[in-house]
Amino acid sequence: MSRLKELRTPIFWAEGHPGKLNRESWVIEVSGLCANPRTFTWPEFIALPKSIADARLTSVTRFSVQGRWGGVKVADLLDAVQADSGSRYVRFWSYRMIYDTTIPIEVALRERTLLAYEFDGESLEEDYGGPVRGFCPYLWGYKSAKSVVKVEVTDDCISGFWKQQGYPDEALIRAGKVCDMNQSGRLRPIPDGEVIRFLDE
Ligand SMILES: Nc1nc2c(c(=O)[nH]1)N[C@H]1C(S)=C(S)[C@@H](COP(=O)(O)O)O[C@H]1N2
Ligand SMILES: [Mo]
Repeated sequence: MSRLKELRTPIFWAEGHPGKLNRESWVIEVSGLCANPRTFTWPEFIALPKSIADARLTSVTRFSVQGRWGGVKVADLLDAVQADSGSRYVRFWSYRMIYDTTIPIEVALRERTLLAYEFDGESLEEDYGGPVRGFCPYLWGYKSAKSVVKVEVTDDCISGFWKQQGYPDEALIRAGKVCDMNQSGRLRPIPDGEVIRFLDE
């Protein structure tokens, strides 16, 4: 059983579970405002520098899970396509192009924002957004699109997937209590912003 499953991490698929996905034939389009738009095959993608972010995915629905997320920094990906400096947003599209979400480029360029394909050294399974998902620990989990097929550099802030209407677009993590999945779902207080420490630590 995968580590995420062992921790009983909730599985969200607002648009419906995608079913079995083929890692080896997965392609990721990186386009929009950049000098060198590219579609990466899976071998090309995993040949990009690998980074590990020890960080938490925290959902507005009140759970938080920590692990070593492994993948490609969005900053490195945008470097590879020579994203136009001065671009304002990055938009992520999930498999079948139904779910999409947009984040400010300065958040996308931060150290721990990844296109993640591993959790605690294991390949991400479909349930949790495999083969590869957005991972942005600085914002609520709905900004971490699963099973990403396209990354777009843009100047437009377009509201994401319609189901998310009602959740604020800036998605800043707010103080409150969340279930810590690393501690069997224990309800714990968090401060505003990225969850690095709980207030009861
Ligand atoms: N494609 C897709 N990505 C998605 C979602 C979704 O419904 N569909 N849910 C989001 C929400 S609300 C959260 S909290 C996280 C949950 O990730 P998990 O299902 O791996 O726990 O994925 C985000 N990415
Ligand atoms: Mo969420």
